[in-house]
Amino acid sequence: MARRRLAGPALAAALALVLTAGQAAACPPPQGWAGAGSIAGELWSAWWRPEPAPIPVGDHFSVRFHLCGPPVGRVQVRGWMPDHRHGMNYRPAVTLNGASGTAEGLLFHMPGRWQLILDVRGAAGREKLVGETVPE
Ligand SMILES: [Cu+2]
Repeated sequence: MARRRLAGPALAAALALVLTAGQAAACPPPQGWAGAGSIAGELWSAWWRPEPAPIPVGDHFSVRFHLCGPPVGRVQVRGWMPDHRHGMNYRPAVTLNGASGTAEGLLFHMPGRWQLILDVRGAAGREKLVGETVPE
């Protein structure tokens, strides 16, 4: 990848971008969500927590999430096993209520490292928020 020197106005613009991203990441967790997972994106940031916790292997679970950022239009949730390059065999149903939602019907059918992916769409754009987890 090409490297460029940033100086003067370009550097200021880059810093402003970084600061903007930092602000999006500053997303207070909902009350009682201590220990929840957090994902910082460029447009949105998310808090998420599984029910039950920890996530069981081979059994259904749901995920509650809360997003900070611009208005949310639609969220899709999926699981992905990066080491094996496969997803889940189930497509969870997402109920959205403003910036919060619940995804039901997830199932991690193998032990190991999984990613929980929130695919967020709104008038501001689209972003994939990726959280890491290991079911027990
Ligand atoms: Cu696998």
